[in-house]
Amino acid sequence: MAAYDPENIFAKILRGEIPSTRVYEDEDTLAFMDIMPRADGHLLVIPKTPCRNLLDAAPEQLAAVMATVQKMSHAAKNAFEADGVTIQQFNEAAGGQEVFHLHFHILPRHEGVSMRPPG
Ligand code: IU
Repeated sequence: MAAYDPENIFAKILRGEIPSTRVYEDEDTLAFMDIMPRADGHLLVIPKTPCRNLLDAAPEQLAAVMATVQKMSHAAKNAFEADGVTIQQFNEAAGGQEVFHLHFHILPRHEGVSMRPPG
């Protein structure tokens, strides 16, 4: 697996070098809105420490990120009056990953409404 690249776009978001709409932050994790939402309220949760993807994650990073994923799933479901929540997570290019800093997608879902395609 390739090394972690500190110039990836989410590392720049963490450093405040490029803008993002931050919705939650604690010592270990950050949640922000996806710029190309595939559902209303689509947000991303990332660890603040370097991590390429799930295959590269330490147990403590995963524990912190998953706690925030659960917290944000409740918050997004309530805020968007959703019926459910889809979590997505991609690893390496072959697995659909485009930004190489670990992230989980949180997608509030409504009965009968399909997710929009990427882009
Ligand atoms: P991935 O396939 O899970 O790696 O996709 C990356 C996601 O990051 C994708 O949903 C983009 O819309 C999203 N994103 C973003 O929120 N802000 C950015 O500046 C960039 C990508 I570049």
